[in-house]
Amino acid sequence: MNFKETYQRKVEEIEQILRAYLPEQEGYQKVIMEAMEYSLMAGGKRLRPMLMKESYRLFGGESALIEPFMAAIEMIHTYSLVHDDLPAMDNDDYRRGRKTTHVVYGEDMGILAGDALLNYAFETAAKAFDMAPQASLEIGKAMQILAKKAGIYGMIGGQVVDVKSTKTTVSGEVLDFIYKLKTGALIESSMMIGAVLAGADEAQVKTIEEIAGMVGLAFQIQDDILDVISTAEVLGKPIHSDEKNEKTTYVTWKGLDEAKALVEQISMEAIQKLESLNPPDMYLAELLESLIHRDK
Ligand code: GRG
Repeated sequence: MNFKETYQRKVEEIEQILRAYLPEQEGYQKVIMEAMEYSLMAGGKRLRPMLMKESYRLFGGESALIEPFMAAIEMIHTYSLVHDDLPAMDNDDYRRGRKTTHVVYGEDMGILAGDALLNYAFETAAKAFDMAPQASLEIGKAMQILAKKAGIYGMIGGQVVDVKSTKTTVSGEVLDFIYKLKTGALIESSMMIGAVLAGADEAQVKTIEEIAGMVGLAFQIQDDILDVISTAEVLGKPIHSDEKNEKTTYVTWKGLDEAKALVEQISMEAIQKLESLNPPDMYLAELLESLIHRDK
């Protein structure tokens, strides 16, 4: 099987796990379970649960203990997208090629579906305690990482600074802060949780956090590049700035060519560091390399 086929097979496995952990659609509150399913099962690259599983495999993890956490991280990622699309934030009507959750279910249910996914993510992750009571210490540590990296010292903190910086020019230092938290933190938590649940030691978890931090930064710069290219296509204008969002990005800061070179350079550094951990096969390195050239 080549990389693309293996990736597709892994996406299908992840989607089966997500489906298995979704709540039953029942009760007077059934509409919220439907909205959760609508947003969670809308497609997407499934990058975070995939990185989590690959990091788990990297440190010898083999059991299903990782699965509730794989579902949880994608639920948290999906909630952030549902809330980011709301009229009070980016006000987007389309996501992953279909109408956004608040457009289909109304703004009230959009807010509640995001809240529900965030809460249910922790309810889901906690199922790991019943699966493996002997691993309670590692599971508790993994839950701490999940909570912190999704919260005010992670994704929410980054989003706060991002929202507050709209229509202003921010320094490179602040931009790096935003990227590290808004995008990097969930990617870091994905890979760290894989390592922790597989029994990696503190130094190994630190190394994984550094690798994931680089992956997150390269991923967000590539997102800036794709955003500029697609906006320029829509507007029929030359590619030079982030006109849609009116904010500082790596492309407005460094220019398109330097931004592209940085994605390549940071990703290669991450792959080199990964190799020092003796991965069992080439898949994770190939996955990181594929992100440099991603077009969605
Ligand atoms: C609302 C608390 C809160 C946070 C929102 C994730 C986020 C923070 C905003 C979405 C907008 C954005 C560009 C975020 C940066 C991270 C990013 C590139 C998200 C998109 O992730 P992908 O490309 O999405 O993995 P898919 O659809 O493939 O899962």
